[in-house]
Amino acid sequence: QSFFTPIQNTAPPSSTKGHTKISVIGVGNVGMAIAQTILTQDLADELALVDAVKDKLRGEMLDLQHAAAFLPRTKILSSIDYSVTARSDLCIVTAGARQNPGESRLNLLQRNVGLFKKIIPPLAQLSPDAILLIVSNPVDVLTYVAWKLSGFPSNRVIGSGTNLDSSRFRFLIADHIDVNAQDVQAYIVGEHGDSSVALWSSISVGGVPVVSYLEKQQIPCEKETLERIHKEVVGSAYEVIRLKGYTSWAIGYSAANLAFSILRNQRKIHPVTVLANGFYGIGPGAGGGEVFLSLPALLGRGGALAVTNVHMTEEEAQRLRDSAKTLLELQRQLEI
Ligand code: 6V0
Repeated sequence: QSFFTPIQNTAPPSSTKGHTKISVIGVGNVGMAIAQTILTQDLADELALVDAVKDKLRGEMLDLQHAAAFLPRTKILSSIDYSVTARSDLCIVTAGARQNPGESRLNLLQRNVGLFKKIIPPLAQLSPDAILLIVSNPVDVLTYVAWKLSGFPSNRVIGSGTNLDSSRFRFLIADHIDVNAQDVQAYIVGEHGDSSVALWSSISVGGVPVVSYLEKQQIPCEKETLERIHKEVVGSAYEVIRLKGYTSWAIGYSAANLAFSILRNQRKIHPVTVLANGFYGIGPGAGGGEVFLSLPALLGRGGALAVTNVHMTEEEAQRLRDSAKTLLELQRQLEI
């Protein structure tokens, strides 16, 4: 088995033109955190913002434009009309309905599918070569919905997925052993949120595989610490929402980091939502249904280029398949 399993049609679009345009749909807490992080990274020549609420949209655009003297030059546009997004290289979708009191997750999801029906077709039509990055929740199912509605090849429809969960995981491990989080490698895959799967054998610090090191040293209590840390990761979005009402900064950096890897052709490996086509016994390639969930994916200018064949224990693979089953069940109940 090779190190990577390639995806499909992953050559960079022929229209790559030395002028980079990013569109952000939805200028709520998340959309604005992403937009402002992108501006600080000198990643786009043009940034287009779209929202359904006209005044708020114009206010947010002006507020960002007024920072021009402190930032690399980026032309910032906004409109409630999708024509402003034409010829984007990357479209980031953060628009979402808010959960009503007592509303079921499925009902909220169905309302978000309704929003996506208004958002995705014009984006796909006006920017036929773009890469779609979906952030709105539930991100895995909505990435599948965006794929269906856009008609794009699967390598160009990506969800932010567990890139954020993995960053939270790395932060907590780093904090526990007091080392820089960038020296901690650790992947969380599967569904973004409740049924996410921590790949224990992927954890390494400065090149030292942590779990096998602990086993050799016979330090079992530290494995419990790792389990506790994963639980903390799963609960952390809920905690931030309970404390400040929403999450924004970390998802802002996470999405901007993905945008950088894609548009600057970094060929970096990120756990993100992709079509699981036969990987680890999931998806159509393995005789199952079409399902999107997070796997360690190689990102570049062509989008998701390949999925890494990481080592998984049978238990981890089973949990991933369970995650896929939960998502497929949810998808089956949707009207797209
Ligand atoms: P928010 O602050 O309510 O912003 C949502 C924005 O979408 C608002 O400005 C709305 O006006 C706008 N909107 C609604 N309908 C439309 C439409 N048809 N067209 C254009 N714009 C529209 O929410 P917030 O920014 O906090 O969250 C946005 C989404 O991101 C939600 O679905 C969250 O659950 C999701 N998140 C996903 C994360 C991830 O890791 N994938 C992390 C955090 C939040």
